[in-house]
Amino acid sequence: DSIETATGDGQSLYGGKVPLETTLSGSTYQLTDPTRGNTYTGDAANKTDLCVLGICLSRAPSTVFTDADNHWGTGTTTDRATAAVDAQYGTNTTWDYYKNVHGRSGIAGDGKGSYNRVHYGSNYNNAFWDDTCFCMTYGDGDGTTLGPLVALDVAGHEMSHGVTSKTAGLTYSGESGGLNEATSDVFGTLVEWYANNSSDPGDYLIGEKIVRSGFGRPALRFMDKPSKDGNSADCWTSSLGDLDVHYSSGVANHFAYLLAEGSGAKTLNGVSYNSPTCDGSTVTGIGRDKVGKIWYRALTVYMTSSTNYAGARAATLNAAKDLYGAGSPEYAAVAAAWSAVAVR
Ligand code: ASN
Ligand code: ZN
Ligand code: CA
Repeated sequence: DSIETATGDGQSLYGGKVPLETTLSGSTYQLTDPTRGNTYTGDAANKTDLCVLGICLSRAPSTVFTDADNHWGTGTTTDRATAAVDAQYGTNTTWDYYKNVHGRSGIAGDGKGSYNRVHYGSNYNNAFWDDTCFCMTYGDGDGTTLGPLVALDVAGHEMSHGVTSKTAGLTYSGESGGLNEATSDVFGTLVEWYANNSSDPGDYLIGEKIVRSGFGRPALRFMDKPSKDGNSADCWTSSLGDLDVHYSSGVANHFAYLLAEGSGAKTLNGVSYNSPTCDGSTVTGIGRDKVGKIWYRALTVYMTSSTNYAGARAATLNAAKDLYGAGSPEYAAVAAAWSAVAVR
């Protein structure tokens, strides 16, 4: 059979109608994107992996989605392909963000695509990147606290774990673990802004599309004031590394928000923020594009597996010096934003 690239579209759950590059194999379309390293999305059929101490004895299969007319999904969960549309759109957008903004081709930077498994397990309230399969896994959520976890910021967050793993390799515990998590929140957020999708506009919330009323809060995490989640830290202290990595990330998320948008109150795309500083200082933002440039260079050139918060300050200052100069307003803003979260 002949194999060729085709352009289709899908009705997603969270992002409206989205374009999809697919593969026509014989007379059947496959949800495989030859323009982005053959990234594909498959159905895990509600099965789970059997893993013991990080060794997986069996991995839930992923049967690639197929379609007869190259119009995928219906925008509702009654069609199993709908979550697949979101997942594929998430990998596409993350691929495009890294390629077009940072010149990075794929998660590993080698042009190779990854794959997605959707409908993993049953009522599964998580999503995760796995370096060993070079793949993304998405649960459907339990429907009361979380819905399907296939939103753009979640996709960008999880796949950025793969980028971190291939670059700085930040160890997933203590302060380096918090920086690993924050790297994923920052780039997940920048992927969401990059997409410029009116159904899922950019914000500084993590997981706002996937939370349901039973969750009790409008998002998983809040970058302007991380403590709004009830657990995350806004300001560095010497015991920060004792927190779970999803909470010690708060200080770097707070730094990134302050550096992008500045301190105080602000409304963007209808969402209101009010970011305090830890020392009463006023921080003026330099915009999210420069934050992305600085953090990416810090991650890929200066950070290592053991980088802590003091090291992250030094790494981002080095990155800002390379990009904008030691006497630049951007360099001064990086210093001011770290000081504002008590990293001196
Ligand atoms: N969704 C989680 C995360 O990316 C998975 C994990 O525990 N690593 O943080
Ligand atoms: Zn994470
Ligand atoms: Ca978001």
